[in-house]
Amino acid sequence: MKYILTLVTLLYFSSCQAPTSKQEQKKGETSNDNLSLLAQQVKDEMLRSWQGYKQYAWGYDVLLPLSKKGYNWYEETLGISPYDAYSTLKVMGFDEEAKEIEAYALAENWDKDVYVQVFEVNIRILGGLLAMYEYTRNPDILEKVRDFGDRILPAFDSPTGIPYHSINLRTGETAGNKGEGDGTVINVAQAATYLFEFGILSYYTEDPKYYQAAKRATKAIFERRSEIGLPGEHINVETGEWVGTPWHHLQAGVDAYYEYMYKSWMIFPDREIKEIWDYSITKINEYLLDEHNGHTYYTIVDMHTGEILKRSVSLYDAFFPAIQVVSGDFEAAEKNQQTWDWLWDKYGLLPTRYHYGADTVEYGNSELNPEIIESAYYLHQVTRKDEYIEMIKKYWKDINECCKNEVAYHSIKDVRTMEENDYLATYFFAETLKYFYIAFAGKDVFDFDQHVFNTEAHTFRRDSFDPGLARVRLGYD
Ligand code: DMJ
Repeated sequence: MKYILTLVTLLYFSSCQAPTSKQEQKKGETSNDNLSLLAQQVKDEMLRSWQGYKQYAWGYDVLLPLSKKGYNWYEETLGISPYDAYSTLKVMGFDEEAKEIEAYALAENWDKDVYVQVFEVNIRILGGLLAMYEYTRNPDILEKVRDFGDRILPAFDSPTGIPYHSINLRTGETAGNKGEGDGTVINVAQAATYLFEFGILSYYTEDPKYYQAAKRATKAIFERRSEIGLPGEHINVETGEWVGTPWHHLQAGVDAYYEYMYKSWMIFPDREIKEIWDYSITKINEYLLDEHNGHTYYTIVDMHTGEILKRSVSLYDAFFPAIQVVSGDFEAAEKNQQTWDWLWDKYGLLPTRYHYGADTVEYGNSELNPEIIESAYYLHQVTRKDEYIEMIKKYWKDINECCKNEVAYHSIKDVRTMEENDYLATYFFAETLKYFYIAFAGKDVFDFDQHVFNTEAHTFRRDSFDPGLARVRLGYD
């Protein structure tokens, strides 16, 4: 039966690629039948890719799908792909596959003599484990989450409360990544993207220490804002001084700082955090917004003067329409998404960095990142406009055309040549395929209004968190 379904969906997909089908498809004509077939197709592709990972890279962090082997970020594996894949497998109903990952997580011993990047393991491993606890309510999983949280928490023990870049999971010593530097200079996203996971960890362990550490780090960044109200990009965690160029933006290196102010407040209504968001969004709109050649960009400005320093954007910034629409600024969200969609059409995928001032690609690579799909999904859920589901259908078609291979999918070295890159980012499992699936599967399968996602798209039900208990367990007023 499974193979028949696969064949049917493959046939459907081939018909989607015929040039005539696009012309015949009128705006607003997306039928539920078509979307169900696409949802099934994404599921089939998730299973196929996951089996590819298991066959060639099980036990490694990342699948290299062209050379058919695994790759580790560090000298020891952390098994990042399984933690990232877990919540997507659950959302799709692959319970047996998910159970294997639960067993893997339970057997894991985090007493590893390895330095890990605090930001990355927080969003991928801690986030993935917390979602696992959400789904299983298994106290042994909660112990695993607590153990992992306790191993990264000492990174926040700096004079400013901003975490060091990396920490050794066994010894608790802090450092730079892979021995580069001493870990004292980090970017704003690495400094302050913890409210969400650490809040959930405090909620479930009933110990406020995690949320309080995350909140102290977020406030430490906010309190160091410039005379015009903007933070910088890199900061010294010991002196609290901004380091390097005076750039500010909402791009990679800053992005999730803003994302978590709003998302954590959605489940943990801490008034102080909401005030920081309200202030920050005003400043973003005042200084970062740049209308240029008929498109809307959020750009790079001088943190002290607001002067535009470089008219350049990165594909990570495409997370922002999602936050704009969920926080109620529909008009700005729609204009912003139109820009990303225009850029996608220009290359058939988003390049990592595009200099819109000079109309040139700065970094042409793509790791099939999720942000543009995530924002189109949020916009479709909130506005119900068909144009957003049409965008998602196009993104799915293009990704399949450029990047599907025998084992799974692969990244691209340059969107101008579509040269293949032997790498499948772990967030392709966590985010990219999940957003495609829930966009096509619809509200009956996954109710957007009842969920909130961490920045790696690990899913949490909003009603898991009682506001009264949250106040006590996280320790806010
Ligand atoms: C993901 O790992 C997270 O969403 C992170 O916050 C930044 N973007 C990547 C995927 O592009």
